[in-house]
Amino acid sequence: TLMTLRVRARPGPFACDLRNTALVLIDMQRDFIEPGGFGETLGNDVGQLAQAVEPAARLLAWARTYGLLVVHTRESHAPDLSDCPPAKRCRGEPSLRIGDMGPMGRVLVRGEPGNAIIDALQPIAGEVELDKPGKGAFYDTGLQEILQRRAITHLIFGGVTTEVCVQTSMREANDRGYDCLLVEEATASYFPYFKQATLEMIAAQGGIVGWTCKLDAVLRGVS
Ligand code: C5J
Repeated sequence: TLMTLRVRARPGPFACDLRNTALVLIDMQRDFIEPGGFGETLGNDVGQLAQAVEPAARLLAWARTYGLLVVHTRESHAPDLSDCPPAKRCRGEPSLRIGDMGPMGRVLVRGEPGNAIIDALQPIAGEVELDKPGKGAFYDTGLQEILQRRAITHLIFGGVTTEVCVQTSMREANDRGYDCLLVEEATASYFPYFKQATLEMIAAQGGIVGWTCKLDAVLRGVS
């Protein structure tokens, strides 16, 4: 059976046994990607993030083909905002704050239309949907236990935004001992130069946060 992924990556080759590998798609939710959501209220060009959707869908289809554990995260808060620190809600000058009513329902609130994963990446049965109140996927979630139960040792990442929730999650995972690979085309930022800088940072110093690679290397890398 085909169960090993070997890719040319930066800063060097990355290999993993797919039985111990999970795909983690960070925050591919309408709030960040579609017009009218939280991302746009912060003054961002959401079109930048649209570029990651098709590659992320191809990566997700690949992971399903090989039976990987798939984790979809959402940045979200309880309706009473009890898990949203005032420091987060009050930061900056957005036209809508977390919990305010917007065109897609209450901003970043669990269960609201804007909080849903985009149609192109809808989770299917057996996949994990993880609500996270922070930027990182481990803070105040059960992710570590979910991964431990499945003996996961390697994580493949995609999602948005590269330098915020993706990088924070990779750093948290790296500190917990996971080998992490970020797929370049499957991630995006509102600021293209932040994405590029993040890719450089991850692979610098011998892979201080992990590895980065091209989508094609993953799609053709199983043997
Ligand atoms: C941000 C995220 N950028 N998912 N969230 O606020 O990266």
